[in-house]
Amino acid sequence: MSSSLSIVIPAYNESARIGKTLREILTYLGEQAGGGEVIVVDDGSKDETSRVAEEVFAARARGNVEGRVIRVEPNRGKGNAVRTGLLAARSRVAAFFDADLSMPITETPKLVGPIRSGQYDIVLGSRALNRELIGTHQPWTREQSGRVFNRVMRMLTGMPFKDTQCGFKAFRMDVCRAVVEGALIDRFGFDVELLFIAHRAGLRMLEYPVRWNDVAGGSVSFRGGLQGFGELRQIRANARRGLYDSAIARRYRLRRPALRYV
Ligand SMILES: Nc1nc2c(ncn2[C@@H]2O[C@H](COP(=O)(O)OP(=O)(O)O)[C@@H](O)[C@H]2O)c(=O)[nH]1
Ligand SMILES: [Mg+2]
Repeated sequence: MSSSLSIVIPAYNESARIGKTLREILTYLGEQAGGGEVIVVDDGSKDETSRVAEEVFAARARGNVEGRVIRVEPNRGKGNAVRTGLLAARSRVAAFFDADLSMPITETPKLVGPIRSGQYDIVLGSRALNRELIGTHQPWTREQSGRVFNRVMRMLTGMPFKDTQCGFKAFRMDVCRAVVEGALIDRFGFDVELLFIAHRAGLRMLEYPVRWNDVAGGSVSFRGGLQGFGELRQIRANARRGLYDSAIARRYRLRRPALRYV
């Protein structure tokens, strides 16, 4: 599975959007030499998300491209769903993608290439580095609240990233597994938490500009976004209480043997 790619799709009530997304991803992976797998994590959806995903996989997954659905019951949040999918991934590089594919699938090499070349452990897609790549913007209020969230994030965590909330990130799984296993936040703040633990563990991270076309019909509410601020404080409190220390220590123990294959 060395040049294959695992793509994780967290999905909550996505039956209307996920079919098209999965067909595009399966076609894309089928064109890559290493193939790969798509893992849909259905997070207690009340609609037909799992059935739609399974039907697309039955009809379209073949050769060295596989599709799987993991069902979590009841709904626990995107963070938990993403981590469940990443930990189930079998390829050396795993990425999570939002179900609406607001980043075109053809951008995938931007996230995966710097990991494959051995330069980075995590690559985060970003909407903030090159605004010319943004076709359809998020609604104005959403963009503005995103800016405020980012400023507070940088203040509270000390991390330099300009956009932690873009739903497209790739991981080199052998070094990131300990980080994913050590994360605790199930909802909005989970991206920041993963990056924060990785940052503390000295992982090599790259924020890279990607194309983005916002797709209406998202499920992140204003209230959910507000809770994100509380989760930023939670991350700091967790760090102070030492809750991430064992994940960070485990990652350091892994460092030498894990780097050998680059
Ligand atoms: N597993 C899980 N995924 C969620 C949840 N809420 C949103 N998502 C997923 O997160 C991704 C981004 O959500 P979306 O609704 O497009 O958010 P927005 O574009 O930021 O408003 C999609 O793949 C959703 O299915 C949740 O509670 N659980
Ligand atoms: Mg969206």
